[in-house]
Amino acid sequence: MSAGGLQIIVLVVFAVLTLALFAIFYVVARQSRRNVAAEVVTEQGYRLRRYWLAFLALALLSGLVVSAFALPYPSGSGPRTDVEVTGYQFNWTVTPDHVPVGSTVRFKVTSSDVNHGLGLYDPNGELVGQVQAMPTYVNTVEITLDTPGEYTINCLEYCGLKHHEMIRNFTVDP
Ligand SMILES: [Cu+2]
Repeated sequence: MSAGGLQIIVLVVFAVLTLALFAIFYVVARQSRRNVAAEVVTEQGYRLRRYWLAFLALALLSGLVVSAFALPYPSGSGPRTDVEVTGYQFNWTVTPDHVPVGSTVRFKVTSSDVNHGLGLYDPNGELVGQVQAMPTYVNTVEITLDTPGEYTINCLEYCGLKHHEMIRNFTVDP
């Protein structure tokens, strides 16, 4: 889905929720002017509460089902490859630095000096994954690479004067 389409949906949902909130305030304000016995109000409240529970359960359940399809975990059935990445002032060593298209790559990322941030950009310049590169730690991130072409690894953590030169190519072979 495009970012614009998503924004429209968010706008509509927000508008509906806002209207619902106003409606509730209106009903409560109107009812508070009437003189109703406390028992009646209590009973109404409990009846509403049942619907509210059902509504919440339904909303949460459908949210769970819908978002399960958007989980960012790799599901590719292609080859799986480990790629070892070490950040240093001011570049990266990447072994191997190319994989076949459709691969699920586990980047094992560390640093030989200070903290760096590995950011992997696809051929269109979109960030497809990122993980911290830290000395004495090996952090991993798994990314399925379905688009062939030249990817770029950039440093996302300011690490010194030539931080901006920490750019390295990573190739996904067709
Ligand atoms: Cu840096």
